[in-house]
Amino acid sequence: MKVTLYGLPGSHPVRSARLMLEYKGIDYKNVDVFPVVTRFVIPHVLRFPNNRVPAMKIDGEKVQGSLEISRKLEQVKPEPPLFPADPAKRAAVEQAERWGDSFQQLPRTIIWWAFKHAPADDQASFLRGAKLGLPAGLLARTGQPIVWGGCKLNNSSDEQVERILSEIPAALDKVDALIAEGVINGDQLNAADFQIAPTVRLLLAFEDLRPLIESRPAGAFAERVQPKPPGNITKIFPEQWLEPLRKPVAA
Ligand SMILES: N[C@@H](CCC(=O)N[C@@H](CS)C(=O)NCC(=O)O)C(=O)O
Repeated sequence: MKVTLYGLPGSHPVRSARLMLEYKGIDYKNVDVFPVVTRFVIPHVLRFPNNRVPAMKIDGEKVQGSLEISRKLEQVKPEPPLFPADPAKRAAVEQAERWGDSFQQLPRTIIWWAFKHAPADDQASFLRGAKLGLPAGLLARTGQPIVWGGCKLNNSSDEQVERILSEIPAALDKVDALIAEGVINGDQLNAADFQIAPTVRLLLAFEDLRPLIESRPAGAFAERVQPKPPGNITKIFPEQWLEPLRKPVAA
């Protein structure tokens, strides 16, 4: 089986795809594309149907999107399974996976705002290990047009970032609930684990958010499923934007 995974450094759904390939024991070639440029390269050069990553070629067939990738991998290599055999359990995993797909947008919006406001070294920290043809420090220091584009494409305005920060506690409550219900973080990992953990992991990259997440089941879960990926954002958010996150965790 010949597999190429196209992604961009630091992308959490790309990490989901990588985790699933590794879990299945499928060898693959990783190709990093520069953010924002992906929007042109993926559909117009590589001829995928839409402009997002993860995008995967598997024996010449194009599969795009983390949900499509989980299903394709299950089809080409059923063992170990990404979905439970029991229909009710499978439905719960699929539902959690779909929720995880929308949960992705929370860190996606705030990280572009952070790249605009944080030191260039923070941005460079996400490029560690990526193969983009130039040193990470240089890319981060000259990447202002990319960051501007990322903020525009993800609507990363002050108002939007403040609103998203206030939504994080409810989203983490949902992750904690899925763990308590046994849908994720079981003995046997599944597609929803690989979908959700990288998003929590990306939230953990923010020094402002880390202490509020680490103490939760969601924090330990993310650390279990995805050993620490590169990337760190130093304290960056105005104090008042973080107040909603400091309220006690729901019992
Ligand atoms: N829900 C989709 C998300 C795809 C997506 O939005 N990916 C982002 C990276 S996290 C992307 O391709 N961005 C292109 C860019 O920023 O240039 C999935 O899970 O596959």
